[in-house]
Amino acid sequence: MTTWRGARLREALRLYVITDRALARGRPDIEIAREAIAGGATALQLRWKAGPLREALQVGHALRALCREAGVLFVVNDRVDLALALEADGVHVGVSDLPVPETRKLVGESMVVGFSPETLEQALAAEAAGADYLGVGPVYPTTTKPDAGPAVGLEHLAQIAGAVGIPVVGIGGITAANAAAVIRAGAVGVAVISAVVCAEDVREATRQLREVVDAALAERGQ
Ligand code: TZP
Ligand code: MG
Repeated sequence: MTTWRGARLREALRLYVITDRALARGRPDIEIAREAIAGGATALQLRWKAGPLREALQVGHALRALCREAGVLFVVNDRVDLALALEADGVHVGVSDLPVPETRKLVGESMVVGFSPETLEQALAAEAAGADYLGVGPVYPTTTKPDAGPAVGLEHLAQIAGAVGIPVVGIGGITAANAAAVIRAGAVGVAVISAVVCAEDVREATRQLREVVDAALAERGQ
């Protein structure tokens, strides 16, 4: 069994930073990751949307090592094969990827499985199928994921977070200015791309987000 379950998983989901090479202003993913971890990121996701899988494997090995050393949850987006090859801590799938039951079947019990539901029904079904956490969004409008659809808003997030027993992170358009509302809606953390990856000072941008998330979680004794 993985050690990334229960309270440890919830802690790891506080500030979930997702890589995006296209937005990193030419800086390599490993550099972004190093700075984000120094600023307080608790989870890191390798999100590889374009380019050879061989290169993703190479980048992933470096991120894997960094996260292991730092005690940060390392998750691979979309690709179960890549997650397995990298011995990632987790894999994150959406409605167009392998479904949660098949993902679980492939990765076994030792890997964290995250899922992005679009509806409450999908959220409940994913929980029943063994998903460990959910990513709900886009909470706010975002241009980072063109196919993400319109913003679902805080009420949708609150509805799902209130209905499932597994932890929920909010994603989409989240910044230090609006992250507290995401936590207050019931999320255990926030997942961000542009707020960190596009920042000139990645470490400082991460630190500010972490401060806001920690303060909002402290309001409910977490
Ligand atoms: N899934 C839903 S919205 C989104 C993803 C991957 C993009 C999040 O990026 P940003 O820049 O934090 O809005
Ligand atoms: Mg996906």
